[in-house]
Amino acid sequence: MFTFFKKKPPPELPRMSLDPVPVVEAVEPPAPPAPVPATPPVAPPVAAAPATSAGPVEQPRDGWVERLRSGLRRTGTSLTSVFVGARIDDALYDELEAALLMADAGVKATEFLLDDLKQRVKWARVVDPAAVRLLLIDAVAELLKPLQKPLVVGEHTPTVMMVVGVNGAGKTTSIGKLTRHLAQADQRVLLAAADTFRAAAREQLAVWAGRNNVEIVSQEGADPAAVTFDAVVAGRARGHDVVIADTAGRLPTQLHLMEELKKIKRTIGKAMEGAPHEILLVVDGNTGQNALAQVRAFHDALQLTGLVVTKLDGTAKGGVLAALARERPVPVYFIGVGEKLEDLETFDAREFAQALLS
Ligand SMILES: Nc1nc2c(ncn2[C@@H]2O[C@H](COP(=O)(O)OP(=O)(O)OP(=O)(O)O)[C@@H](O)[C@H]2O)c(=O)[nH]1
Ligand SMILES: [Mg+2]
Repeated sequence: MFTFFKKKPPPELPRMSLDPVPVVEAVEPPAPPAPVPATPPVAPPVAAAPATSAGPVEQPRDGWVERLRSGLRRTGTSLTSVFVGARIDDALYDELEAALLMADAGVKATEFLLDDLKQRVKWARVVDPAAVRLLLIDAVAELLKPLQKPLVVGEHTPTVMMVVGVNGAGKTTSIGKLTRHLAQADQRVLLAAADTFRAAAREQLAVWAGRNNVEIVSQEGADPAAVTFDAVVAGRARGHDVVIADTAGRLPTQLHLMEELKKIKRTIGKAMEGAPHEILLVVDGNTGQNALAQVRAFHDALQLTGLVVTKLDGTAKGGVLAALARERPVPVYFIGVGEKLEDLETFDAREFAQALLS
C-alpha cells in the first residue's frame, strides 16, 4: 500500500489531498511549472520530492508494514494463536471473543466482528481454521474502512490545523512527523507553539521545526490563543500552505482548560474565516477503552475532524481502532508506531487488519 500526496493543484482543480488511494485512481492533470512563492521565506521549505509534477507524488512507505506489524505483534500473536491447530467450533469463537476483548476491541465491536465472521465462514463454507483467519482480516478491514479518510490539504491557503489531546499523547511528536510528510510533498508549513504552558514545550516544537526546516511562531509567556492568531495571520501573509498549532495537553475534565481550547478555536476563526479546517485529536493507543471517552469529550467540546492514534508499538492493543469504528467513527488520518520521524503513516484499513492478524 502506498501513500500519495497530490501536489498543489492547478487553478481548475480545487484541492490537494494527502491521500492513501491507489495510484490508478489518480488522474494526472497536465504539469505546469511549480509556482514560486512571491514572499521571501524566512526559512526555506525543505527540499522536496519532484517539484514539477502536479500529479500525485508517491511517498514510499519503506519498511512501514514491517514496523506496523512488529508494533502490533503482541495483539496479533494472541489473536492468531486462536487459529492454530483448532477446529471451527464454539470453542474457537469463544477463544476469539476473549482475544478480541483483550485486544481492546470493546464489547460492541467484538460482538459485531464475531457475528460478521460467522456469516462469512458460512457463506465461504470454509473448514480450515487458517481460512477463518483470512476471513477475519476481511471482517476487520471492512469494519475499519470508514475510519480511512484522507486528510485534505490545499482547499484553503493556509489550511489551518489545531492539534489537541491529553498530556503526553504524542501531539508534538506527531506534528513533527506530519510536518515532515507535508514538507516532503512540497508544502510550506508554519508551526504555532500554542503550548505556552511549559518553556520545554516550545523548545520541543522548535526542534521539530528545525529538523524539518520550517518556520515556527513562538512567544514566551504568551496567551496560546494570541500565539495561534499571530501564526494564522503570518501564515496568510507569507503564503504558507499549512499552519499547525500545537496545544498543551489537558484532560477533558479540566473544564477551564477545555474552555481555553475553545477560545483558541474561536480566535483562529477570527484570524481566518472558516478556520480551523482541521481539529485533530491525538490519542495514545495504549489508553484502550479510555480512548473512546477522550474522543467523545474532545469531540463534544471542539467538533473533531480527525484522529492521530499513536504508540501502536509497545504495549498498545490495536483493537481500539475496531472499538472506535463501531462506536465513534472519527477519521483516523494517521497512526504512529514509534518515536522516529518515519514512524507515522496514513491509516489504511486493510493494511492494518493484515498487520494485526499476520
Ligand atoms: N513508542 C512511541 N512513542 C511515541 C509515539 N508518539 C510519541 N511518542 C513518545 O511519547 C512521548 C510524549 O510525546 P509528546 O509528543 O511530547 O506528547 P504531547 O502530547 O505533545 O505531550 P504534552 O505536550 O506534554 O501534552 C515522547 O517521549 C514521544 O517520543 C509513538 O507512536 N510511539
Ligand atoms: Mg506537546
